[in-house]
Amino acid sequence: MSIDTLTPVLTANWGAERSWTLASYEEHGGYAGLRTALAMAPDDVITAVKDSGLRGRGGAGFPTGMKWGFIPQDNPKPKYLVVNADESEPGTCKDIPLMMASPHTLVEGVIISSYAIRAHQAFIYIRGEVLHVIRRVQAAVDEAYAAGHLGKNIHGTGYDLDIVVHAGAGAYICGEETALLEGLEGRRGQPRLRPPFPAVAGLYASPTVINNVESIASVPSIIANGADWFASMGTEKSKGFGIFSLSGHVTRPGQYEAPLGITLRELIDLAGGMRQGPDGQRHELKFWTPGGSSTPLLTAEHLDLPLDFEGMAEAGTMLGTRALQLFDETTCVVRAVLRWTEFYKHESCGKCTPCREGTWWLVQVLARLEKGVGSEEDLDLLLDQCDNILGRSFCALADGATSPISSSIKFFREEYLAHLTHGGCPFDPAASTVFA
Ligand code: L3W
Repeated sequence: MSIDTLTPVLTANWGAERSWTLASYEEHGGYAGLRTALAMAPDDVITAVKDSGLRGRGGAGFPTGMKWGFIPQDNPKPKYLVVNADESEPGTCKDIPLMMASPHTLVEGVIISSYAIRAHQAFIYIRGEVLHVIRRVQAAVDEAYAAGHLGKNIHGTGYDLDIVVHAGAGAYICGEETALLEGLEGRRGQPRLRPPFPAVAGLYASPTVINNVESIASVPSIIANGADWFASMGTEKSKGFGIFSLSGHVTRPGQYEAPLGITLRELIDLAGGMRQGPDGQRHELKFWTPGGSSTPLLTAEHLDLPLDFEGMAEAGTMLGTRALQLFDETTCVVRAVLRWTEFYKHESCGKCTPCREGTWWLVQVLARLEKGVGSEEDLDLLLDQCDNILGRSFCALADGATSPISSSIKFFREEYLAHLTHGGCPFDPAASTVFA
């Protein structure tokens, strides 16, 4: 696999000197898309994004242009654009590098997208822990105001837009779009019932578009290069490119921007292969997540599947956020799954019973299995718990919590049982209760 497979667009200027500054961004063609968009009618901008086939890059893959088209323009209330920059899914690490390396790509995307939906106020909601990112995006917004890209009468077109950079308070649930809106309105971050969807009644009960950082950051290139250019990349139903984040047991972890539909085998190749041991022996892939820990696990059998929305759905999982966490044969899958489940239990907002109680019970049963003190019936109990949580909770958090459990039991039932026969984790003899 050659490096030509990569399609650096969002990542194109990451290596440039002081790439986060307006001067560097404009030197590399930045804000050309904005000038093009401002010369178009807002509806034509929406049509271009629809025609490009761009689908949401935050996990669910909802068509971006269609979402913008849901904003009722006959509604007299103000319209809002909100960027979901609350990246917190375990393994997901694309939006934060993007905002650090090229915050103006996002700011330009926000201006074009707001213009398209006729919003005059936009919010960038950033995860609270990442103060360095909040500062960097705020500095880019300040630069954009000073250059006339933001504020009143942008470039003499009569269009006004303000952007507020909002710091979250460090809750995973605020990545759920309606919990994020609650947080923005100053309330505790808990999801709202949908419908109504935010497009109809979102922030302050007004029509609101919420999109992920990468979705919005893709818009300037679509407007500057045309919908056909974007649609010529990717697969039939999963158009364009995306950032694939490789982490874990691979030689060169990092961000690989490539067309949707690339395979994990190709990406591992680009990343220098699986890691080597001290003896020079290459480790083998054991299991991986396609889009963070909320997406069902896959194994080495699935290395040649297309990483697009359809290919992942056919394999019983989701493309999600393309957070490819790779684990080799030295990793205990039960321990990894327990670790993720503890995360979901900790992050459950507590609003609904299946999630609040269910994630607690999942941890109890998984923990005793991992310690080798459970029983074989615990596996069925776990699957039964997953079944009772799936589709019965308020939002996708609890559904996501069940994904690594049910998929790991499907592929690695023997490894769960080995914990019972070994009396502890077989990967860690010191943890054995039989031989201790
Ligand atoms: C108007 C309709 N709008 C759907 C909109 C909806 C939303 C978008 C997608 O979860 C997934 C989740 C995570 N009229 C509409 C409509 N919409 N029907 O379309 O909606 P939905 O419900 O399919 O997904 P969602 O609730 O946005 C996102 C998965 O992504 N994920 C990501 C996790 C990352 C984080 C993080 O880092 N903070 O949470 C990973 O796989 O599990 O399944 O905008 O309003 N009729």
